[in-house]
Amino acid sequence: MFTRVASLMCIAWCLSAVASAQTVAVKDAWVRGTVPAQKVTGAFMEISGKSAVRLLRVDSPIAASVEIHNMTMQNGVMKMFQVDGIDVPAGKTVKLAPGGYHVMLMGLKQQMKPGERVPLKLTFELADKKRESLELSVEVRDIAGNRPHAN
Ligand SMILES: [Cu+2]
Repeated sequence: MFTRVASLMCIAWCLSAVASAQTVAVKDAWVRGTVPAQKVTGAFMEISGKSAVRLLRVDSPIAASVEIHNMTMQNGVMKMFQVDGIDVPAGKTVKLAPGGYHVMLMGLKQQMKPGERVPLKLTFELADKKRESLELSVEVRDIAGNRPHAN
């Protein structure tokens, strides 16, 4: 089991290394850690594209469903809502960060423990309507978004 997980993670890493040489690059991706029995959390990252791209969907085996969300302030209250996708202009970087765009992981099948890694698959639509997928192994940080060990 352990070997299988390790080799899957290697595949994810290799793919992300290859994919970063393609149209889309994702960096600084992380998932917010959870307490036991917590079923929802967010994932954050920076997305950039050599040409204009649109994040269409995110999938992960660790959650029953995954949505792309944004947040706005309405009457002094932060409200969260689902969006169809996130446009990344050519040559620009779009940040998914607490208080704004984020990936919502719902129906978590396991606790998100800081220091562990979880798989996320991002699907992008390119300018020519082709699709490009990126499989990431994303680090889990603590509830405040800090790495468990500074390094
Ligand atoms: Cu959300």
